[in-house]
Parts: sequence; C-alpha cells; structure tokens
Amino acid sequence: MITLALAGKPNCGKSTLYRAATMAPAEIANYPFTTIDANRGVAYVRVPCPCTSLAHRCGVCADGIRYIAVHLIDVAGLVPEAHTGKGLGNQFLDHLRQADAIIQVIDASGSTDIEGNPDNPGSHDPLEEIPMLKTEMAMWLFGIIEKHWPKMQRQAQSRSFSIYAGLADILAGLSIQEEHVMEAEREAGIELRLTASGDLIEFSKILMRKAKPMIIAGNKADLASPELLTKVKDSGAILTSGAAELALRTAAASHMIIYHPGDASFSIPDKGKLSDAQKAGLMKMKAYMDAHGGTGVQEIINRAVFELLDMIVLYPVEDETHLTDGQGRVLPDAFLMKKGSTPHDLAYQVHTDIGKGFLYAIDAKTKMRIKESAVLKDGDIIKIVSTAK
Ligand SMILES: Nc1nc2c(ncn2[C@@H]2O[C@H](COP(=O)(O)OP(=O)(O)OP(=O)(O)O)[C@@H](O)[C@H]2O)c(=O)[nH]1
Ligand SMILES: [Mg+2]
Repeated sequence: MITLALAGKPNCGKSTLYRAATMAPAEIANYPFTTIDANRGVAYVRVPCPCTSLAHRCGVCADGIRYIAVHLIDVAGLVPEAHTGKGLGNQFLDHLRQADAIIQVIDASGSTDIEGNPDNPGSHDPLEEIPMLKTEMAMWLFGIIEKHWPKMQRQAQSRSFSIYAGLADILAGLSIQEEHVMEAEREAGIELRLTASGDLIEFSKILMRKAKPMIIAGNKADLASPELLTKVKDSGAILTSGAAELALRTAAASHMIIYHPGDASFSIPDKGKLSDAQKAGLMKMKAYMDAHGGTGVQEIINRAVFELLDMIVLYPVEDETHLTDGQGRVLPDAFLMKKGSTPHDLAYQVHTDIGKGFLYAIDAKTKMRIKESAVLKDGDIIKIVSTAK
C-alpha cells in the first residue's frame, strides 16, 4: 500500500491533519513536540465510483464516492539542525524511510516560530519552513551517505564495482533506486567516483527530492490573514484546515451534519437539535469552506497520490459482463497503481499466482481483449484470465 507521511516543524498541525484524515487517535496540543512516537493509520483517497454510470450501485462506495486506503504516518516535529541532534534529533527521520511521498505541513497562519513555540498569528513567515525541512532531510541523507563513503570510494577503485548500484544498495531502505542516483549525479554536475564526501550535500538534496516527492499543506488556513493566505497559495502550497476537517468528521460521525470527506460543504439535517454554540461553530466552518471550496484535507491526499506519485485507479473483476467477483459483488476492489501499469502488472497486484499464470485480459467496458503489455487507463475495469484461480 502507498505510504504518505506528514512532516514539518513542531506545532504546525500534523497530528490534527492525521486525526482528521484517519479518525484514529493522536495527541494534539498547542506546544512543540506533542508527538514523540510516530502515529500510523489509514487514510483514503477519494474518487468517483464507476458504478455511478451503472444501472445499480456497487455496495462498496458511499453515495457514489469510492474511498481507497493509503497509509498515513504522523511524525514528531522537526527543527533547524535536527540532523545534528537538536529537538528530538533525527532518529524519527527514520520513520520517513517508508514514505513514498511527503506532505510537508506548514503553519500558514504564522502563529508559531520555526521551533513551534506559539505566538500571535502573522508574526512569522510560513514560507521559511519549506527550505528548513528540505535541508534537514537532505542533511540526514547526506549523513548516511557520508558514513559509507570511504568504503564506497575504496570499492570504486575496482572496475567491476558500480558506485550507482552500491549506493542504491545502501539506500534501498529509503526506496532510492539506481536511476535516482544516476539522475542526481547528472543534475548535480559531479562525477560520483571522484567526489569527496564533503562535496555531496547538493547531490543529497537532489537525491532526496527524487526519492521523496513533496507537496505542501498550508495548514491553519482558517486562522491566516488574507495576505498570508495569498502568499502561501502563490508558493504552490494547498491551503488546509485540519481543525475544520476534524470537527466536521466528528460532527458527521455523531449524525449532527451530513458530510463526506472531501465535500465542498456540508448540510445540517436537524438544526433544532443543535446548541447555539454548535450552530455558530458550524457556520464559521461553512463560511471558510465556501471561500475555499472545502477544507483542503482530502485534496492534499488526492494530489499527493495522483499528482506526485502518478497513480491511477484500476478495478479488477472476474465477470466482465456483470462487473462482479466470484461472489457476485459488483466492483469489489479498487487498486492504486502507477501510471503506465499493464494488465500483467495488475494481475500480479491481485495475486502473485494470478500474475504468474497470466494469459490475457479483457477490458470490461469494451469487452475487447487487451494485450499483456497494453498501458491501462485510470478507471479501467479489467478481467484477468489466468491459469491460476
Ligand atoms: N485554527 C487551527 N488550529 C489548528 C489547525 N490544525 C492544528 N491546529 C492547532 O495547532 C496546535 C498544534 O496541533 P498539532 O496537531 O498537535 O500539531 P503537530 O504538528 O502535530 O505538533 P507536534 O506533534 O508538537 O510536532 C493545536 O492547538 C491544534 O488545535 C487548523 O487547521 N486550524
Ligand atoms: Mg503531533
């Protein structure tokens, strides 16, 4: 399963976003380093379910909305010089190893300093946080490379040793591949074999960018001034209000409102049941959502998966006429797979044995047989014919 991680300075709202997105418990408080041990949970991307264009609904989706699971990790806050041991040090950076992509959370309201200490809104520049995280992550990677470098350079004296494969091997746990190493070398304009470890910082930065693509959440947007909102938005960040999303999901869970995560707004089925304070709180959130088209929380998860990681959604079925599995369930599964995936890749994703016994595939929409090497499209419904059952 895909893993996304929330990272950023302390007190910017990572755990609030995590709780909102997973509805799993996590401690939240207005001081730095509330989170010490990483939280791990399941969040969802949201897509329109293909059953909306069928005669009857699939039974898996919620009102035509399909939610597909991804892992979400919430880590401790990161301060400048964390790689040298400041704050909680860099051991928690290890939690980012498993991440396929990183959601950097910044405090768009500018109400905390770079170390996460609370302050008045607008008293700090949120954009300063962006290079800080990048630098700390790159320096952490650099530290790992530096440790192995003398041995690498010794080995590189032998003609048969590939420094690319060697480095990729050491960094495999960070999902860094040989191509990443080669591309980063080219972009940094260096020749790795001849480079002293001290000159690998820029290379580490580039390598980190390739291995862990990043998207930025300008969080606490509900608290931010119009000037800061514009500034943060212009930087390419996506505005979010983790606090609003958490409140909405909690209210929806207790049937106070009707809200599907990712909706642009919500409705109140019975206003009579609400206290004045509840009504006022909900109206405030409604005004925010009307101005921004929602809370931004679902949007950032979707964009991390579909834009940063280039995924598509595929629906394997056993019966291409009724779009069901063996038990008659309509469109039971939805898989997130890399753009460019083939029917054969999908077969392996369903089950290794199905992949091994792959014969051919049928596009359920056109009922045509498709080639093993055909590139699948987002939303494709595919029947796989395999020797394995
Ligand atoms: N107004 C507003 N407040 C928020 C939002 N998100 C978080 N907060 C508040 O910001 C404070 C910090 O939130 P946390 O989620 O604990 O922040 P964190 O980044 O996990 O902090 P550490 O674990 O200490 O690194 C809390 O008081 C939250 O209620 C938001 O979107 N809007
Ligand atoms: Mg936290």
